[in-house]
Amino acid sequence: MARKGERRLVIVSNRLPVVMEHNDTGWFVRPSSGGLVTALAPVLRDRGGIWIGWPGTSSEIDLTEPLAIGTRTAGYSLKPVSLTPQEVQNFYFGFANEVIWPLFHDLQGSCNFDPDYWATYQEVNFKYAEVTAETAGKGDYIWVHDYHLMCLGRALRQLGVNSLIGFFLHIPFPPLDIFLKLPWRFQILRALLEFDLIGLQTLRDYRNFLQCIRAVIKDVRVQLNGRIATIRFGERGLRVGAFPISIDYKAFAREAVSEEVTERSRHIHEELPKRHIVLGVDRLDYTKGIPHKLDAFRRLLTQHPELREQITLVQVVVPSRETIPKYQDLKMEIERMVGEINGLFTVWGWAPIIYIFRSLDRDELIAYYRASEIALVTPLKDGMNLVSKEFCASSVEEECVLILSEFAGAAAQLQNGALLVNPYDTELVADAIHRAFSMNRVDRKYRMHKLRKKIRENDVFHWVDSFLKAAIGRDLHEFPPLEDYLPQVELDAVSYRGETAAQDFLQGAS
Ligand code: ADQ
Repeated sequence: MARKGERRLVIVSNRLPVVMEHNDTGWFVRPSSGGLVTALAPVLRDRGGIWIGWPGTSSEIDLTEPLAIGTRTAGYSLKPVSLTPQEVQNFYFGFANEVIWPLFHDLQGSCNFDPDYWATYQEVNFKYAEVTAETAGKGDYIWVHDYHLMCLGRALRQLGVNSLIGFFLHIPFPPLDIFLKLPWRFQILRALLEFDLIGLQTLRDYRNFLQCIRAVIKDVRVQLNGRIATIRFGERGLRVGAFPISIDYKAFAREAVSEEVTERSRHIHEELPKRHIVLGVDRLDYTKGIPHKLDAFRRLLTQHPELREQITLVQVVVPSRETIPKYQDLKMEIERMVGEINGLFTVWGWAPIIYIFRSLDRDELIAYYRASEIALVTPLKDGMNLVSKEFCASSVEEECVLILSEFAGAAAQLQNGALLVNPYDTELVADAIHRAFSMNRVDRKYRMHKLRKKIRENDVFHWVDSFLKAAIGRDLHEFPPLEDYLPQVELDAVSYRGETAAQDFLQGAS
């Protein structure tokens, strides 16, 4: 419970920032990867608070205790919401991943508008609301994240919660003609109006959202005031704004020059002597445009044979949603294309593509960022894309080039230094790789310097500050610092085998 007068940050998201696994000897906790964790872990690590979410297992066992042990020195606590396998199926795999994810990424043809998914989505949002209502104190600020929980504000109001509640959408908000395809378009927008502040990634999403509100909800009044709009609807008033998410810039820049990363990055280049590394790092997802990227790389090698043996694409794919057939098909498609391109162009001592299909540890990831001359970030559509920002922050020599899709939210902020491309135009992408390869050092430095400055001035703490300022007129400094906030959990350390991993992650990961 909150102490009197304290305002805590209560984060609610679909998943807790850990993956829990069980075997004969006990529970194991490991960090989960993904943009939301990357953005919020450093904030909570420094400020304390509570994170509510599904622990990623459908087990009936109460996970409160292992989670408490795992986070006892982390500066914040985790509160699990348990879901049945059926709920996970219809809510997470169904409504979130087969309806909202493709629709909001403009891929309406991939949607499965099953009414059972919608029914479970509302029930599960209510479940999250019950745990949140039990956990949050009166003065706490509740900050709900992402498309899995768009009805949570409404459910909390139904449970009598009057606290201020904010919502941030990490994925794009689609244009009106696409949003209108959603059979529950009215219910979703109506539910969103129960939040006090709605944050979107970019001005493009902000405009789309307001256009949908005006078209679908009757008797709504929208007043524009710069980058923040006020919506009046009956008795209610709420605000909407664009808050581009970012990264812990200083942490990436610092870690990039650490001994460990420097050594690893040197080793990567030793293995690929005198070659330019073109790096792709993407979660396995059809929105990330990986086959288009591979096609562009094949085109480059065909049109510019002089680049063969001088350039290597290192494509890292992070496993994700692998039980979904569409994702399994995508993995097979990627592997087929990598095999085909390598089969066509490989000569003794050089293969054009190095393909890595696993989650990298943080040092390894930053070492790849630092070792690469070119980053190829070409999603078909992306809310923001943190990889593009992490690459720039880690490029401490400022000699690298970022090629970025114009359909990534990050393009709005990074357009002045990056080479922007339409990822569907594989000829253009091939040309951009060629241009990046041939760019002189002065140009590369000039561009990368601008990019890094932009990201440094707009880091993840700036993102939280801007959201909280708009939400409650206060900034991050007004939340209690970590020293006053260590949770008191006295438990037998050896009873919980995953403790070290969890603590390391929660203290150190971002
Ligand atoms: P994601 O779709 O997951 O996030 P992204 O923003 O690129 O996409 O974030 C991926 C995160 O995973 C990065 O922080 C990266 O460090 C981490 N990661 C990538 N490869 C990894 C690897 N091999 N091993 C370990 N970690 C790895 C969603 C939206 C995005 C939005 C974010 C944040 O889809 O558009 O930018 O949320 O709002």
